[in-house]
Amino acid sequence: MTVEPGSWQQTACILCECNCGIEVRLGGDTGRRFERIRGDKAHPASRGYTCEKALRLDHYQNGSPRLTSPLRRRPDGTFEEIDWDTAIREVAQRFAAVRNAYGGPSIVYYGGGGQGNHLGGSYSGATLRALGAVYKSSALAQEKTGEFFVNGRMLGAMVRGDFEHTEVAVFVGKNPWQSHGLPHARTVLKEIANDPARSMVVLDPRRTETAELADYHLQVRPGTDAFCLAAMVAVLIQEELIDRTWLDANADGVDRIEAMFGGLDVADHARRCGVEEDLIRAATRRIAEASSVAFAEDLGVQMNVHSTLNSWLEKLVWVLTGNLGVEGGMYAPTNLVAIARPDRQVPGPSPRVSPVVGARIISGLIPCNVLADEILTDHPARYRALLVESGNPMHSLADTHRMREALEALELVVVIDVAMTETARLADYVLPAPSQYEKWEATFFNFEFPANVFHLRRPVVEAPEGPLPEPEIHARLVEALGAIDPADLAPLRAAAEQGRAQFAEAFFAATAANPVLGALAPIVLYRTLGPTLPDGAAAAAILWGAAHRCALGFESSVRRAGFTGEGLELGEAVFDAILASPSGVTFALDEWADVARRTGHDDGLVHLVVEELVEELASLAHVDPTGLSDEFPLVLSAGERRAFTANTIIRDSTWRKRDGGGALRVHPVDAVRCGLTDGGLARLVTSRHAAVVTVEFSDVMQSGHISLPNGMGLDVPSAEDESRLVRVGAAPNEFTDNTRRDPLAGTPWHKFVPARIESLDPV
Ligand SMILES: Nc1nc2c(c(=O)[nH]1)N[C@H]1C(S)=C(S)[C@@H](COP(=O)(O)OP(=O)(O)OC[C@H]3O[C@@H](n4cnc5c(=O)[nH]c(N)nc54)[C@H](O)[C@@H]3O)O[C@H]1N2
Ligand SMILES: Nc1nc2c(c(=O)[nH]1)N[C@H]1C(S)=C(S)[C@@H](COP(=O)(O)OP(=O)(O)OC[C@H]3O[C@@H](n4cnc5c(=O)[nH]c(N)nc54)[C@H](O)[C@@H]3O)O[C@H]1N2
Ligand code: SF4
Ligand SMILES: [Mo]
Repeated sequence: MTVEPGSWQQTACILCECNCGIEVRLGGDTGRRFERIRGDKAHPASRGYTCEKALRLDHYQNGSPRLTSPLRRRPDGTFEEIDWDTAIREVAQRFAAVRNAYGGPSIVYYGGGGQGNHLGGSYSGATLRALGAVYKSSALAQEKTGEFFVNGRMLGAMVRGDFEHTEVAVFVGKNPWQSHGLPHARTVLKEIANDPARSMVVLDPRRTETAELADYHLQVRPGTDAFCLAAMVAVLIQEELIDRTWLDANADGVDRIEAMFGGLDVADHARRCGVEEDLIRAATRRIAEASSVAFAEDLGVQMNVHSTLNSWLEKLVWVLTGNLGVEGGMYAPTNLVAIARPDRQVPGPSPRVSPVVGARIISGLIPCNVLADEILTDHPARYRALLVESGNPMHSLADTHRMREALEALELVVVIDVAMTETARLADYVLPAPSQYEKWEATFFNFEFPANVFHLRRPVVEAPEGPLPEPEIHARLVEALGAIDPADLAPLRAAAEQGRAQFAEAFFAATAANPVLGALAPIVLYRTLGPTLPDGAAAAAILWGAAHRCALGFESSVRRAGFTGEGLELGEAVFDAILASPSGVTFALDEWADVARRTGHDDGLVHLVVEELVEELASLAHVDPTGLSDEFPLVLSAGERRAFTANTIIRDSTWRKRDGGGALRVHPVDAVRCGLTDGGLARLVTSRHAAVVTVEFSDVMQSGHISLPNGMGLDVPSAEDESRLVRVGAAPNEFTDNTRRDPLAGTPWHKFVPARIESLDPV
C-alpha cells in the first residue's frame, strides 16, 4: 500500500451503524496520526455528514496499546507472546480436541463485528463449519432479535423507516440525536421540527434532545410503553382510524385485532403509563391522518420489559394505518449481505433452541443473556469452548460477575481483537488483528432506500508487524484443521488467474461437485480469487459471491442503479464497482412498489397477529414484572447513548470532550431526597453490585429514573505504570442481572434495573 504524504484518503467512521464516509489525512510525529478528519462528500449515502464523534477517531487508531503478537495464557494467568504458527496450530488442536470429546456444538461463537467491521467476521462461517460448531451469538441477540422475530412473523422481511421524506416521524425508545441510526440524523430531525406540515412523536421517559424537537412527547413512565402503545392501537380501532382499504388488500387478522383492542380501556392504560389520555389520542390521530409515517424503535423498549410485545404493538400502529411501502413510510431494503434473517417459521437443519436452557434461536442467534447459563451447569450439552471475534462480552453482556465465572469454567477461550480487552484478559489465546483502518473492511449495515450503498474501505495506514487480518486467521485455522485439501484449490487458483468468467465457471462446478468446498466457500474464495484481486484486496473475495447473489435476488434494482450485462456479467459488474469505489457505490435503486414484493408471507399478506405474543398482551394489565421494591425503588437505565459514548470501540478515555467520567444522571428531586450533591460521589447499588459513581443533577430525567452511559468503565493500563489497570466511569453490566430478560427473545432489561443510591456523606 502506498500513500502519498499529506493526501486525503477515503474511509468511514466506525462508531455507529451509519458508518458515515470520512476522509483522513495522516501526519504527526509518526506520520500515522489522523491529523485531519472531514466528512467525505463523495460518499453516496452520508454525502459529507458526520457528527462530532468521527473527528475523534485518532483515539481509536492511535489512542491505546495495541496487540502486536499472538498471546498464550500461562498457568499463573499472565500471557506470553508466541509466533503465529504456534498459535494457529495450538488453537486448531485445542478446538479439535473439544470437538472430538464433546462434539462441534459444544463450541460457541460470539461477535463477528462491531458497528463498522463485518467483512472479517464473514469468514468465520468457514471456521465454524470446519469445527462442526452451530451455536452463535452476537450483540444483535441482546437488542434486535425480538424485533427480528416480530418482523419475521408479521412481515416476512426486515423493515426501516423513510425519515427523510416522512410526514410524521415516530421514535419509540430511541434518541437519534445522539445515537443516530438513520442517515444524517440531526439534519433530518431539524428539518422535521422546522416544518409546520410535519410532526415528530417521541416515546421516552426522558426529555431527550430528540424529545425537545418533538411535537408530541409521550413521556411514559419507564417500562410502561406496552400500555402506551396498546392504547394507541386501541384508539385506532375504537375511533375507526385504520386504513381499511389497504388492510383488506394486504393484511389478515384485522378482525382478531379489533376483538383484542376494541374493548381496551384507553384511560386506564394512559394512567398506567403516566401519559395524558388526550395526548395519546392526539398523537395517534396525527399518525392516522398523515400521508406517511416512519417509525423506529430502539433500546428504550428493546432492552426493557415487554420488549418483544412492544415491537409487535409498535408495528401494529403503522401497519394498521397503511404505512408499509408508501413514500415516507416503511420499506424493506435490498441487501448485499443480509445481516439478519427474518424467521418466518422456517424448518431446516439449523437448531431452533439453545441446547441447555432451550432458549429460542432467532435469526440464527442464541440470546446473549443465556450464554452464562448454558456454560455454568453440568448439563452434558453445555458449551465447553468459546471463540470471540470483535466483541467484548465480558463488558457488554449482562452480569459481568456471572460472565467471568462462565468464561473461567470453559475449557478454551480464544479472542480475536485489536486490543487487550476485558474479555481477552480471560482468554487462553489472544489473536491480534489490524485496526479497521489498516485493512480492507466494510459494514453490512446497508439499509438505505431507495438508493442503497455499499462501501468497501481500503486500508489508510500501514498495519504494524504482527497482527493478521481476520480472513487470514480463519483461512489458517481452517487449513490447520485439515478441512480443505490444497489439491482441490489449485484448479480454482489457475482459473482465477485466467479471468473472472473462467473462475466463476470453475467455482460453481467445483462447489456443486464437492459440497465441502461449498461449505467452506469464504475461505475457498479468499485463497483462490483473493490473491488475484487488485491492490491486495484479498479480503474482498467473499463479496464476489455476495455481488452475484445480490444481482440474482434484486436484479431490477441492480439494473436501475446502472449495472448491465447478461447472466453472471451483472454480478461481476457490481463486484467491479465495489472494488473501484473508494467512497462507496450505489449498488441498488429501488422503487416503492418493490417493497410490496419483498414483504408479506406466501399468501402475499402481512399477518397482523403474532400468536406467541397474544397471551402476554392479554395479561399485560395483571402482571408486574418490574421488580421495584423499598430496597430498590429507582429504575436504572444501564447504558445510555451520549455525545461521547461508542460502545467499547475506543478504549482511550481521553477521547471524550465532555462527561469524561460518565456521570449517573439523577433528577434533582431524587438527588436531594438521597442527600447527593451535583458533581459529587454516591454509591449506586443493585441486587448484583455496588460501586461509587459521579452524580449529575439532570432535570431531563423523570423522578424515579436514573441513567448511566454505555461503554464506560473499561480497565486500561495506566499511563505511568503499564502493569496497573485504571478504570474511568462505571461498567454498566456489573449492575445488571442476566435473568431479567424477555420471555420470548431473551433480550435483557437493561433499561429497567431496580436500584438505589446511597449518599457517601456522613449523616
Ligand atoms: N453516541 C452513541 N451513539 C450510538 C452508540 C453509542 O455507543 N454512542 N451505540 C450504537 C448502538 S450499538 C445502538 S444499539 C444504538 C442505540 O440507540 P438508542 O436506543 O437511541 O440509545 P439509548 O440511549 O441506549 O436508548 C434510547 C432511549 O431510550 C430511553 N428509555 C429508557 N427507558 C425507556 C422506557 O422505558 N421507554 C422508552 N420509550 N424509552 C426509554 C432512554 O431515555 C434513551 O433516550 O446507538 C448507536 N449509536
Ligand atoms: N448494560 C448495557 N449493556 C450493553 C448495552 C447497553 O446499553 N447497556 N448496549 C449493548 C449494545 S446495543 C451493543 S451493540 C453491545 C456492544 O458490545 P460488543 O458487541 O461487545 O461490541 P463493542 O463494544 O462494539 O466491542 C467491539 C470490540 O471489537 C474490537 N475491535 C475493534 N476493531 C476491531 C477489528 O478491526 N477487529 C477485531 N477483531 N476487533 C476489533 C474492540 O476492541 C472491542 O473489543 O453492547 C451491549 N451492552
Ligand atoms: S458516530 Fe455515526 S453518525 Fe457520527 S460520524 Fe460516526 S457513523 Fe456518522
Ligand atoms: Mo447496539
